[in-house]
Amino acid sequence: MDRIGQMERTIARLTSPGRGILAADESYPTITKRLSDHGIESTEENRRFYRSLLATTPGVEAYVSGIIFFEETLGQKTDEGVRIPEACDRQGIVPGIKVDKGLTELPGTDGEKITQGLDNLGDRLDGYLEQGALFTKWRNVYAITPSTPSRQALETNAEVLARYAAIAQSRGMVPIVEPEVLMDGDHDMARCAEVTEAAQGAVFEALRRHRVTLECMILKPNMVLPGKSQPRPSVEACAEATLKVLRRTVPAAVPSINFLSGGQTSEEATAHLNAMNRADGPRPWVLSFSYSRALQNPVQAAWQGDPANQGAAQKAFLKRARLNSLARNGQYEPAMEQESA
Ligand code: 5MM
Repeated sequence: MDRIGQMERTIARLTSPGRGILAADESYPTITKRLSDHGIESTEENRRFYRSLLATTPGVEAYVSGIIFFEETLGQKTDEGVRIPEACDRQGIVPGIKVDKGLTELPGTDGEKITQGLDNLGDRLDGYLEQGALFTKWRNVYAITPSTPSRQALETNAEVLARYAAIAQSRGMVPIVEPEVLMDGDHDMARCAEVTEAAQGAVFEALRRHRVTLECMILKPNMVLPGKSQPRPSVEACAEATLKVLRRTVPAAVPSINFLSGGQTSEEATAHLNAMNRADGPRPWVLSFSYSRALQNPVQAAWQGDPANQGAAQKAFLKRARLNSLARNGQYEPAMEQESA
């Protein structure tokens, strides 16, 4: 199969009806923080056990089309001795890989960030492909302050994201493009909308410049919300503001938009996705999820690092995945939260 055919096949699997993506691609410092919030030690064995628990949850393939992993996981095995990407694939879930190398300061700015990892990216992708990964993810971040993001940060971050996406597609791997406008701060919703539109606008200009095939990529954006310290707007207001920005910036050629949760509670992230899928007006893309914290928090709380809790943890995952699957179809109701796992 040629490069484009391979990506079209992966896109079809990732965007299949009622399903979304699990981001289980936390780097060492991030997974250490997430697990320690639940009193769990981040040992290699605990990470293997936990990510294998996620990937092998019976029935979750009805709701989860793909899982983004961290590179350590691609080489790890389930308790049955099956490589984790292979175990996913057998369940009909597409294995993917986070390929960026994290953030560093962007010189010449007031402490703004740029994402590293372009050097030798093509060679690394060849290795990940051999390990079974079929899609990739790269995250850039934009902090909102009265003076940021600067034009330099917007343009440089867009260029890096587009170069990443072009390299991924040169290997026949579907790129998830993640420009995340952070929720930290006391800005209002209008300011988040303005920055999100500027960030996405610059990204799509750069994607065109680098001749990225829009039909073979997925956008993973933040939702439009006020800063963390501000009161939350209604679910409908968030949905409306987010859709307004997306309609202005994202071409209809992009098949799917899979949101990040960005520190929202699990219930908020599900309700917001649901409201977008119920909203009036044009929605030419699939609107789905690529959550990390909003899917995993309840799982980690149920697991507690104890193998005896594997069943309870998988039930918690199945429940959260099912509710987000319903939200992807606009069929979620908050009362469903009370149903048992
Ligand atoms: C924003 O983070 C991504 C989505 O997660 P949330 O739904 O929790 O917001 C997530 O995929 C993130 O990129 C990974 O966890 C990797 O993060 P690090 O910081 O380890 O690169």
